[in-house]
Amino acid sequence: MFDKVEIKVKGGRGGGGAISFRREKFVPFGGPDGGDGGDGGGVVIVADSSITSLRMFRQRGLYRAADGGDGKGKKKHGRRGEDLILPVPVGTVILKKVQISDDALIADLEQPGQQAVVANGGRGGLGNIHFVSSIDQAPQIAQKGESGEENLVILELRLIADVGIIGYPNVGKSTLLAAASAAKPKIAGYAFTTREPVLGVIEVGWRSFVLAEIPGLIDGAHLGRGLGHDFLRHIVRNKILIHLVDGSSASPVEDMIRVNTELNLFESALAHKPQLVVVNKIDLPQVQARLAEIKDAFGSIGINPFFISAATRKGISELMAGTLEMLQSVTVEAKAGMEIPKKVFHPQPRGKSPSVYKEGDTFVVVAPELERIVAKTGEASPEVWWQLKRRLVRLGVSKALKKAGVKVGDRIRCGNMEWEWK
Ligand SMILES: Nc1nc2c(ncn2[C@@H]2O[C@H](COP(=O)(O)OP(=O)(O)OP(=O)(O)O)[C@@H](O)[C@H]2O)c(=O)[nH]1
Ligand SMILES: [Mg+2]
Repeated sequence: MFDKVEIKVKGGRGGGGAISFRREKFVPFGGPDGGDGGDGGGVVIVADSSITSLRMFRQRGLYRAADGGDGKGKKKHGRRGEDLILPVPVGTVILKKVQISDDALIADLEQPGQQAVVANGGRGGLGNIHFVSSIDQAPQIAQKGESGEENLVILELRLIADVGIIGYPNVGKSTLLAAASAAKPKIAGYAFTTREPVLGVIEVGWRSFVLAEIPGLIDGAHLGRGLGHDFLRHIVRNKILIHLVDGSSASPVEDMIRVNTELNLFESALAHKPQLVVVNKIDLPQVQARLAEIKDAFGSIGINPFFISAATRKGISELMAGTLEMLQSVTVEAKAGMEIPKKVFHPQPRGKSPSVYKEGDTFVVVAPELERIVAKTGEASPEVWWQLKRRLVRLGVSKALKKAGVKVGDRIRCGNMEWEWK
């Protein structure tokens, strides 16, 4: 079962703002009319019930939305870049990969049509119309578009089964699943025969439900031992659990308590899911001999277990009927404690105030808004220089520079522009 992929997503770049002037006879600059660049497209993930696996995402590493169009003269705005829509199976959980801490959950697409934006497009740059002021009637500067947001995203398809069979390795989980459904899991007399969850459909009369074998639970599973976390996570979606214990074990009650402790340590809500306790292997003579003793042991802690033999199918149909009954009585949502937001955006922090630091003799200005400003005629033109300087004052950069101790003749750098303080 292939159910986890990592992909890189990138929003489209915003289009550049235009530097343009209305053409009028006898007027060299007939008023600025440069339109804004269009915003870049976003990358959007949508749950689609016609998609059944995440396999196709293995082919490509980067998914990029379209760039926004550049602004043009006559106040024409650039067109918006088209969003890139990526269809995924219903039940896909989206996580954003974060280097230092735990991966952040972006969304849980449980219903067809639910969607999440995993990378925003960059905003388009402003055209030169926006740079007009009482003293700058002919601004020869505009803004470049922002680059799109880039994220590493993990897509994970979580198993959706109504009922999970849990229990220590070798207790007969696969045998039970095979006896009750058409699933054909591997069965063998050693631990960890089943390495990935296996699903089967159970039919009781005209009703049906999905049953899954959850493998790999042992002491320390919550710490990643056995097959670890991966499968504990699958239980999150089960509405109820069949807790299978081996009747031939030294203490079936003890086994049950230990597995429940693991659930509790992984996530306490998992331990609160309704459970049907089932004692297996009652065909074995040594189990037959202590049936009453086992029944009493469970009875003393208020549990009335089912007794079955998965091998001979004894008690299976009663167990499945009981499971269906419990399933129908569970009205509460099965999402144990995991409060998952439907749709969350993680936009990059934008529009921070400018800051200045010194690199050798050069003052370096960090001001995203300013870095994106581009000049048509280059810095050589004194007119452009004055226009830029007035932006510096406006954005608070001059103040920050003076505070940092700038003197006439010092070099200043911002993005790829460099100039001398006059
Ligand atoms: N006598 C008897 N043996 C059983 C019964 N159910 C399962 N077994 C045996 O127990 C062993 C383990 O069975 P599995 O169904 O593979 O157990 P499991 O819990 O799926 O094991 P893992 O996938 O390894 O965790 C096999 O040798 C089965 O034949 C039963 O009802 N009676
Ligand atoms: Mg198994």
